[in-house]
Amino acid sequence: MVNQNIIIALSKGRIFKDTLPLLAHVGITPQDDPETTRKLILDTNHPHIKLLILRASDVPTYVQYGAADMGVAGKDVLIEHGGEGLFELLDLNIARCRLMVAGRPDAMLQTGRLRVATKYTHSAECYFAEQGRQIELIKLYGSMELAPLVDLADCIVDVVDTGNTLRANGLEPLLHIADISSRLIVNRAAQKLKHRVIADLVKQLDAYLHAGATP
Ligand code: PRT
Ligand code: MG
Repeated sequence: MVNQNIIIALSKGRIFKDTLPLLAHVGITPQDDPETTRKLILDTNHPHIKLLILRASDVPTYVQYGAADMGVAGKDVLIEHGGEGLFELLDLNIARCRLMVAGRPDAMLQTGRLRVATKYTHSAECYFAEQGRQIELIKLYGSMELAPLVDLADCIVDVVDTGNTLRANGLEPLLHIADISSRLIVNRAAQKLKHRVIADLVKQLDAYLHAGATP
């Protein structure tokens, strides 16, 4: 099926875990498990296909600059990246969650400028601008749930799955910003130069996803 080299960028953790069955369906099996190996470039059973294991938020950048041909990234990460030079080929319907405003139950009652702590600065800015609400953005890189507890912020913008992390910290999901799932992305050059191989992969994945399979 493949006679051209294809490099696919992924992140370890939930995206890798949920992408594995999809790759298996199209006949791609990695030779190493990213949770146990220290390798960042994984060979697969296919001599022409390699996987790059990256930080989730770096996947769009590697694909945009052509260091990877394709990638799997959360829509949350794609919104923050801006999507320049990228095409979304498929909604893989994996690693699903919701982008939410969260905080103490009374967080939104406070008047005046709302202090919002998040790594999703672009999404937060757009969302509150649409709501006509003035905010002060506080950029964080992780553990956002801590910010309201130590009065660094009134609320946070983060992705929520079960809500357990919020609950464990006395916080609640307050406002829904967007439903999130992971997308298969490709850059313009690969789309053009490796069109046949990529179209073939997409076709097989699309058939699998629409056959009602649970990835
Ligand atoms: O961890 P790192 O800083 O390297 O990057 P990352 O957190 O962006 O990567 P990773 O692998 O954790 O997540 C990759 C992608 O999975 C994200 O970009 C989302 O699209 C998607 N996803 C789905 C999630 C979650 N569910 C999720 N629950 N990403 C993160 N979380 C975190 C959330 O930030 C919070 O800390 O899990 C916690 C909440 O989970 P619940 O179940 O307690 O609500
Ligand atoms: Mg994480």
